[in-house]
Parts: sequence; C-alpha cells; structure tokens
Amino acid sequence: MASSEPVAAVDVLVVGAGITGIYQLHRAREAGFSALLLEAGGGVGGTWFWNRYPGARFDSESYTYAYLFSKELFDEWEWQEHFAEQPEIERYLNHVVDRFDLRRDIRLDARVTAAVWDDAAGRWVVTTADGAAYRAQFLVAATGVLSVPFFPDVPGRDDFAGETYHTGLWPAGPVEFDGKRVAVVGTGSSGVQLVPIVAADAASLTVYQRTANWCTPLNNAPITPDEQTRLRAEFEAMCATLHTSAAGFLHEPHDRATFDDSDEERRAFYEKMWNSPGFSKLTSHYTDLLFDEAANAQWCDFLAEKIRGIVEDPGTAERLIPKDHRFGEHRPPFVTGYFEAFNRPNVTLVDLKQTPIVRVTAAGIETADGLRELDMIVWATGFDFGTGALSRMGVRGRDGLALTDHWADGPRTFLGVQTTGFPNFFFPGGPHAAAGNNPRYNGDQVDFIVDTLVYVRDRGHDTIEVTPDAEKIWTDMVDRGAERKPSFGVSSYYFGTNVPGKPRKYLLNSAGRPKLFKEIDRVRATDYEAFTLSRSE
Ligand code: NA7
Repeated sequence: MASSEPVAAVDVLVVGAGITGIYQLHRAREAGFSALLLEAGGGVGGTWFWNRYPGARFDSESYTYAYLFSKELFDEWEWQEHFAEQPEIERYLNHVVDRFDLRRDIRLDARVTAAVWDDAAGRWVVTTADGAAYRAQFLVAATGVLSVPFFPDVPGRDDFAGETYHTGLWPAGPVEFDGKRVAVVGTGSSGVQLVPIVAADAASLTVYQRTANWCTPLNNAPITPDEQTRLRAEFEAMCATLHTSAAGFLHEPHDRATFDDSDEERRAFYEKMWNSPGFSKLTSHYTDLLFDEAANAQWCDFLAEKIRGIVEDPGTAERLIPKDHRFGEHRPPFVTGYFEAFNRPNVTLVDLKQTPIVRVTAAGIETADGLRELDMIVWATGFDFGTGALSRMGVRGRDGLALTDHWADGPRTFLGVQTTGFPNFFFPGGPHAAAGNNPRYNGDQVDFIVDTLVYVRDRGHDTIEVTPDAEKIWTDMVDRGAERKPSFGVSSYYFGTNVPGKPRKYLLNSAGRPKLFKEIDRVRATDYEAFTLSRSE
C-alpha cells in the first residue's frame, strides 16, 4: 500500500511487541489513550520471539522478570522453572496479550521504516515497510537494546553453501543438528547456552571463541509446588523488593568484603556463590568484588580452578579461562553443562586469538591453521546494542533532524526516555536505561512515560520535549560514570565496541536504577522543569 492517508491515527503509537512494548500498550490504553502497536515480527515477544535458538532462557528468575502489575496474572501463570526457557516465555507473553485483550491493537509484520515529526500538525507520521502510514501524537519506540543482530564482516561469509543461522534471528521451524558438522561462532551468553545442546546431537561441533568469558553455573531447577504456593503468598513483599532494588532482583546483598573473611571462610563463600542461582553471583557477592582488583582476582582464581576441574583436556581448559579481563567486565554468561560439553569427543574449541578466521568458504571456515568443513554455521555474534534499532527506524524530529545525526557521537538522552529535538518521542528500554533485570527498570520508564502523557493531557498541552540542559546533564553523568574504574561491563558491547565504526560510548545508565528513581522524583517535584511543554493555539 502506498498512501499518504494514514491507515490509523492514534494518541500513542508503540513500536515493538517485546516485554516493554506490550506493557506500554497496556498502560497507555488503561490511561485512556487510543493506542496501536506496530511489530516487525510475525508474533509478539520481541527478544523472546527472535531468540528462539535451543537453550535460550532467562538469566533472571522467571517470576522476577514477569509482569507484576496484575496479581491475578501472577497467580494464574505457573512458571515451570526458576529460569524459564524460550518456548514458555513466548507462551507467557502471548497469554498476557490475550488476557488483556491487547491483540486487537497490535499489527504484526509491520516494520517501521520512517518516523517523521510533522511540526505544523504536532504529530508523528510513521511509515511501515509495506507503505502504510500511521499518525500519532506520541511515539514510543520500545524497540529493545538487543534486537539488531550483528554479523561480523568475515571475508566470504555469504559464500558458505551449508545452513547458516544467527542466534538472534532463529527460524520458527525445526533446525536439525543430528549427524551434522556444526560451527558455533561466538561465546557470549547466547553461544554458551546453545553449545551443550548442539554438542549432544551434532556429529561434530566446533566452537570458535575469540574471547573466553567468566561463565558460571545458572543453577536452574523446576519450581516445586511448595515454592509456587510461597511465591503467591509472598507476592506483595516480593513486589516491594523488586520495585526498589537497585538491580531489580530478589537476591540479598552481602555485607562483607573479600578480605574480611579467612581463607577458609572465603573458600566456603565462593562455593556457595558457585552453587547460587544466576545473577546472585554479582548481586549477593562480596561488596568489593567489582571495586577491588585483588578481591576480584581471588574470585577469578577460584573460577579458573573450577574450570580446570571440569574440563579434562588441560589445553582446552586454559583456553576457556579468561586471561584478559576480570569477572564483571563483560556481562557474565550463565551456563548449564557448557564446560562439560568440551569433554565430549565430538566437540572442539578453536581459539581465534591463536588461529584467527581467514575466510569462510563454500565448504566451511578457514582459520590460520586450515579449513574445517562444515554443514552448518551458527553466528552467535551478538547485537548492535543499545542504539541499533532506533538508528535504523528513520527517525526525524524537529526541522528534519535525523536521530542518527543527533546521536552521531553516541546517544544523548534524559533518563533514557527522551532526546532533545524530538518532541513527544520516547524510547523506554533503550540506551541509557539502567543495568540489571531489564523488565523492572524498563517498566519504571514506561510508568514514568505514561504519567508524563497524562500530565501533558491533563494540563491541556500538546507537546513535550526535554530541554538541551537536562539532556546534557544526564548524558554527561552517564559518560563520566562509565569512565570510573572498575565498573560493570567496561570492555564489552555495553560500549558498542563490538560494532566497527560505532562511537565508544556507554549505552547503559552508569548510575543505575536508584539514579533513575531520584531523577523521576525530581521531575515531579519541580513540575517538569526539565521539559518544554507547549500547546498549539
Ligand atoms: P555477545 O555477548 O555480544 O557475544 C557475542 C560473541 O560473538 C562474543 O563471544 C564475541 O567475541 C563474538 N564475536 C563477535 N564478533 C566476532 C568475530 N568477528 N569473530 C569471532 N567472534 C566474534 O552476544 P550474545 O548474543 O551472546 O549475548 C547478548 C546478550 O543477550 C547477553 O549479554 C544477554 O543479555 C542476552 P568477543 O567477546 O567480542 O571477542
């Protein structure tokens, strides 16, 4: 359809049917706005729609990642495991969409290709790939931070004659590994989740690792009937913790530093950490883990010893032990049977620092030590994090300003929700959001945005736009905070350094969720002085 006539005109247009966009649609409708959601995929779920590779699962506890806005919803959905797998997550998100009758306001297979602010009309004009146009007073891009898969620029990548996949674009149909010679390139969170599953079926699996990661056990388990009962009984207390915790988890923070304990006590504590679930290895660890090099090194030594204890081949074990960064400098992956997979006779680790990829050929991958013939290559090579989706959406604000030009040196935001020159445009869960359990702080941003839309409406305004000063203060705060060392994720995709040519800028909020809370409170207390509000006469 090529049309200048909008197919729909709404108060709030949401882009993206991931966990944030679904919540945004629900909240906007509840607040009395007409709303519509455009989603590029053929189903809802966002990250949990596209990342359907075998082994994809939460690294946050299922019930802490789930929506908390409805006790009824919480009561009726029984998560099967503490860390749910992708199919259950996708079922859950579909259930939410149906449960709250959201599907009638969701358009699937609607990829946004342009979003242009019409200043005279005070409306956004949003176009999808099929040429359909939509008009909206407010545009909310809930397009995610891990939604644009990154393929490395390896010579000959398209020449490969076998099957090719990316973990972040996994097909809905079955992918058979049985009897095949499979390569997995990349050992971030996605690659290390996939490896044990491929290893169990494939004739051979070659894992191409550029950087070893500090992987620790996820320690997943089914949720027992007793635990299900307790979760429901303690719902209010759980919400109180999740709504206020700095990282959005239930884990109890520890009150001791590494060298407060004797060697023996420390050893026992490390064992406890090794056996504890998911992110508690960061959030419940010694208080100085990320701030004291010697403390961090003690934990890394313990982890290296664990890896050596699991992986039978000493050379492979050494290659799997990170030598170039400390624990927490990369986002730590959590694993189930990852190190054990390397004890299988069909699994080989290739260290790309020793033998880099030369090219991909029709037959397989050629590294500095020769060609390995393959039937399948899986690129587990990550994403254009943070700004990837927003910079591909053709966003133009006041006076035709392109978002990509405004952000040429990295994102500029206030609270990670608005940017100057783009009136009535919001992007919850985008760059400069806090780090931790995503739905919690993305949900904080959605709640703030809905309150803001209500504020604009109730005071008879038409537009709201963050001032250049407020944008600068927040952006400078993020950039300065990220240079303090050691900080979380200092050498990782959090800085965009995995994508050639991308400016090195911190893409999360270095001050975390408490700062977001504080600044939202300040916005309210100062009657939105960080924003310019206007009405058309
Ligand atoms: P990540 O964590 O960005 O991991 C990508 C992996 O791909 C990582 O091991 C990279 O090595 C590797 N990579 C990237 N480019 C290349 C090239 N050119 N050659 C070889 N290897 C390469 O993405 P994931 O999908 O695993 O996880 C993303 C997030 O999803 C994760 O943090 C969770 O939040 C869920 P590198 O480390 O750059 O040397």
